[in-house]
Amino acid sequence: MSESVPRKVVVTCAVVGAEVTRAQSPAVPYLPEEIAQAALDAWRAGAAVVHLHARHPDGRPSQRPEHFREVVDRIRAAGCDAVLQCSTGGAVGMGVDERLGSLVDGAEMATLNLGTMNFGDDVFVNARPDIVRIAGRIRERGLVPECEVYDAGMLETLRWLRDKGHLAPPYQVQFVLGVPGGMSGTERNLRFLVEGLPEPARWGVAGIGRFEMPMAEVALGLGGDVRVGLEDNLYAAKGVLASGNGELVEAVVRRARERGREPATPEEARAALGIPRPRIPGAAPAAVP
Ligand code: KMH
Ligand code: ZN
Repeated sequence: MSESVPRKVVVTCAVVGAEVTRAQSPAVPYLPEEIAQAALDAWRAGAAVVHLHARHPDGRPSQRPEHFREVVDRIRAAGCDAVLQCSTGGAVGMGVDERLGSLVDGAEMATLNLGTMNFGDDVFVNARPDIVRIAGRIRERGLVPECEVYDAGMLETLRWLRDKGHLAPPYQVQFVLGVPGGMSGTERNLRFLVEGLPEPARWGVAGIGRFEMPMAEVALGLGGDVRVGLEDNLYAAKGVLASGNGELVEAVVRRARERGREPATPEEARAALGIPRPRIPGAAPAAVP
């Protein structure tokens, strides 16, 4: 990277997640058309990557292929060329077979969660054999993994996966900081984690709740990528609910530009992340405001 031209930032938007509910915020999308619309809003605001979960019509988390397929098809039918990243994390309590239901045609990336942890009052189970299995399926399907790291020990699992040949570049590392049970969203923690990467890799940060924008700012300064979205945080400011995913993406794009970092387009994000170019009939790049 040149010293004088800061590299572009890949903005990911996690538009729905598995945990947040419409009782918490009316902006949380449930139906495939609502989730697809949320993805379009995020893309138009400058997100290059959309991190997808799906829901049953009543809002319960779903990893059913038909739900993911409808979301993906609707996003593409609208001419959106954002990179589509499907969650294999699903929701706490789901088994691995169920979680893998999200890897539908049209997905380009998939998450790979690198360890078991307390997740609020629940336990998010990612035993090492399960991680290996999910990594294998991601590779079989030709997808680029986003390795989700919530705690420092998970970098050792990343190193182990590399050493054993279960994971190879290209991959992105997402530091998810602020989950109750994982590492908190502090600059010190993020710097420590980035220094601990076993090899140079594209990395980003997703700050949970009140950590979202502060962590984005630190990552922007350190040359990392950023993730925002209603999965991670429902608020535009203290006590003020965000109107939707677009508002959160706009806020981080504004901060990025203040630091001289333009948001990468989806095509630029594919080049940066080693993702092959998809065939998207009728897709046109979003005009980032
Ligand atoms: N819902 C969380 C338990 C992922 O998308 O891969 C896990 C999660 C991670 O959201
Ligand atoms: Zn997720």
